[in-house]
Amino acid sequence: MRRVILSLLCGLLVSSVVSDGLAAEKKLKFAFVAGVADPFYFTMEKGIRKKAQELGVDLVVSEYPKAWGPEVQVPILEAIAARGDIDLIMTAPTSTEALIPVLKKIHDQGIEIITVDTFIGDGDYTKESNYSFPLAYIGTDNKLGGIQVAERLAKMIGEKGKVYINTTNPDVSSVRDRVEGFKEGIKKYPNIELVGIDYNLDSQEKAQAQTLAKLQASPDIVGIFGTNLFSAQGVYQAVVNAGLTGTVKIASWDATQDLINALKKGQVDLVLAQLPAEIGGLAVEWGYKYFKDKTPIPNKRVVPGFQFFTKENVNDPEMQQYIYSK
Ligand code: T6T
Repeated sequence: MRRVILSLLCGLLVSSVVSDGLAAEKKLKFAFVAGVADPFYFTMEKGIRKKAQELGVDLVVSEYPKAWGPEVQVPILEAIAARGDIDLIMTAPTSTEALIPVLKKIHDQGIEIITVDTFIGDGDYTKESNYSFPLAYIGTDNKLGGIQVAERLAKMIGEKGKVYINTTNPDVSSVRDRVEGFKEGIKKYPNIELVGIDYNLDSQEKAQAQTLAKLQASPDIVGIFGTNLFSAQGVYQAVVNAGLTGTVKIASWDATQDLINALKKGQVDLVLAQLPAEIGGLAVEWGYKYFKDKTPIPNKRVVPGFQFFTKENVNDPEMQQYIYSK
C-alpha cells in the first residue's frame, strides 16, 4: 500500500514538473495593426486569425484606424508596443518615410516587425539602410498589377484617347507603385494620353468630387484607373452621376462587393482582386517559423498574386472566393 501511495506521489510530482515545463515555453503573441478600417484589411484579419489559430499563436488585433495616415496609425502602434507582451507586429505602414522612425523605435524595444500590404523606404529590406529591420514585406506586386491594369484598360478603349488616374496619397508604397506601373504600361501606346492624377487622401467623397471635376474639365476622357477601393468607388459613382457609364471605361483595384456589383451592372469594367487573407496568413506563418526555428524569410519578401474580375468571369463560382469580406 505504501509503495502504491509513493508511486502515485512520484507520478504527481513528475506531471507537475512536466506541466511547469510546458508553461515555461511561452506562447507567441502577434499583433495586427491595419492601415485603415476597410474590407481589404477586414479580409486580411480573417486570414491572420485562421493561421494564428492553426499554429497556436495568441493574437491581438488593434482598434482599426478610422482614417488613413500616420497621425491616426502611430498612436495605435505605440499603444500596442507599450503593452509589453507582443513578440511581433504585422502592420501596413501608412507612409513610406514617416513610419521608419516609429517602427524602428518599436523594433528596438525588442518587437519584430513584418510589414503587410505596404512597405517602408523602397521595400528592399535586404540592403543596408535605416529601414532594413523588418523581417519582411508581404504583399502584392503593385507595380506589376498597375502594368497589367494599363494593358487591359488600353484594350478596352481601343488603344487611344485620354485617361485619368484617381489615387490616394503620393507617399504610400502600394498605390504609388500601382500608379508607376500604370504609367509604364500605357507608355507602349502612343495614342493614349494621361491627362491627370488626383490624390483623394483615401476619401471616397473626395475621389468622387475630383473625378466629376476632371470629367467636366476634360469631357473627352475615355478611361479611368481608380487605384484602390475608395478611389475606385468614388470614380464609378462620379461616372454614373455624370451619365457616362459605358462611354468612360473604368479599371478598378480591390474586390469589394460594391465594385463587383458595379461590374455586374456594367458601371465598372475591370476589378483587380488582391489576396488579403493570404497575405495575412503568410505573415503569421513566416513570423511563426522565424521564432520557432529562426528561419529567415527569403529576400525578406513574400509576394502572393492577384486576380482580375471581368464581366466574362464575374459569375464564375471559383471567382467568388476573391471577393473581400465586409
Ligand atoms: O488597396 C488597399 C491596400 O492595398 C492599400 O494599401 C490601401 O487601400 C486599400 O486598403 C483599399 O482601401
